[in-house]
Amino acid sequence: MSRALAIRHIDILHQENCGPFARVQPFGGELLSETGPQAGAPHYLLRFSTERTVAISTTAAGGNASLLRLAEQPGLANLAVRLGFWGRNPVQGPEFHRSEIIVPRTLSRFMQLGIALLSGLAASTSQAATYCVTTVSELQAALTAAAASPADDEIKVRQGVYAAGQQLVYNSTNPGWAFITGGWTQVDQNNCAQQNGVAANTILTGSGAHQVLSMVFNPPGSVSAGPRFGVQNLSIQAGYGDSATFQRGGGLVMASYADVQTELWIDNVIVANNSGYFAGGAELYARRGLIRIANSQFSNNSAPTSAFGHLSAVSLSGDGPNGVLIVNSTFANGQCPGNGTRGCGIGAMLGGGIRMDIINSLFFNNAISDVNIEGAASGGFGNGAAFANFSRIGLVSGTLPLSATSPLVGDPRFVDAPNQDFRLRNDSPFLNQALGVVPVYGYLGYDLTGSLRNRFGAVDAGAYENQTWDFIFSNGFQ
Ligand SMILES: [Ca+2]
Ligand SMILES: [Ca+2]
Repeated sequence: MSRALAIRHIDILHQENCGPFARVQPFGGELLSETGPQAGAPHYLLRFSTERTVAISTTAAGGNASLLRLAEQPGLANLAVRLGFWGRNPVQGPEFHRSEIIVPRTLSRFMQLGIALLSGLAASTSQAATYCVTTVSELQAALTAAAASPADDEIKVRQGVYAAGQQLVYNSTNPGWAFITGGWTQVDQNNCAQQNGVAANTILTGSGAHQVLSMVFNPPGSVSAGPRFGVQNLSIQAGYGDSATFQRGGGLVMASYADVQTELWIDNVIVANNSGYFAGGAELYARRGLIRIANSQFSNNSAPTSAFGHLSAVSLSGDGPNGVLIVNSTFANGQCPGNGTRGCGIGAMLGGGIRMDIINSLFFNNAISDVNIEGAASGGFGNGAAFANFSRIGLVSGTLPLSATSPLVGDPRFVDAPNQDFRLRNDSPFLNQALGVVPVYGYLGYDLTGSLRNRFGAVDAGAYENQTWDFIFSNGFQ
């Protein structure tokens, strides 16, 4: 039996996505309420179309009209299938009986941002395989098999702790998409029957001894299509990249070295307590394409001898303008000695025509600087531009400016920042202070605890949505 077949023998699931199809967002979300399309249902994708319409209605006044044609792009049918995979249990948290109407706080902001929700759809193949893994060896075997296959792959990871003896590696020359999704739970004989949205329930750890996970697209010669890599709904912790041998990305390495559009997605992921020579949490590199970080937490990551505790994001070019998109995420307690002006939060390198947008995100207690921005002109790629909206960002370093509008200022009043509890307290000044709907395509619709987004009339900044504020401070229906 070949290795790939052996993997399939272990536990292959097919596209019918066992387990109950969950509602996308049972109570909130654009009046979908109880009648919203269910994951995997024929009209499931329309939910995202609806979400897009919010932006499109604004961009129609001068924005990117190509978004309106997104549904005509060939890859989207497959994307519908993929999104259908991501059915999950109804979100947790207290039942909420009031219909919440999401009104973007300032629609015109979308115009100003010029956000293309999807700048260019990474190529997708028509076939797909789904793996369900329950052990470290199964996980690595699935990664190896997925990388060897030209098809799209989703690797479902049953919730638990995965302490590999060495770095987990997906190293591929194939353009097929590769998604690693956590939070799966067993029902009867099905190890990945249902998914819960608690990112902390699925932990990939380097045990402080080695790097955790690497996903690399590095085909020989030129290619016509690139992949989309994704990690979702899990935690990457205690990775160690050895500074003596310049190991970047102690937690996560995601890189595409080909000059073809690719997308690197980090959705609902906790990257914590990792260290590396550079970019202790995550090393992210797109020769051409989009690095997209949504609803994720980077905390207590470090680069003990250099800079960028949490991550480095390099986008040198793109089929569209969006090179780095960071939405509703929290970056806290980054540590490093610094390197020149480079600090210990995040570092971005942006090629000409490429923009970074940081939206609805919180930077807190990162040494030296929160955000470092540099161009790529010295490498012959020109210099991009960086923008922030509705975000708390302290010191900015580097050689390119950050154009910030509607900044959030003050103590976020996290529940317990030293112990990495970055939920917002009921007296946080940032409750309901984020921009409109979460402005990113394919957003999962729940926060890092699996709780509803868009509670109490508006989105909260950062990776967590406060679930109790209204019960205490408003005289609402509860
Ligand atoms: Ca594959
Ligand atoms: Ca809220």
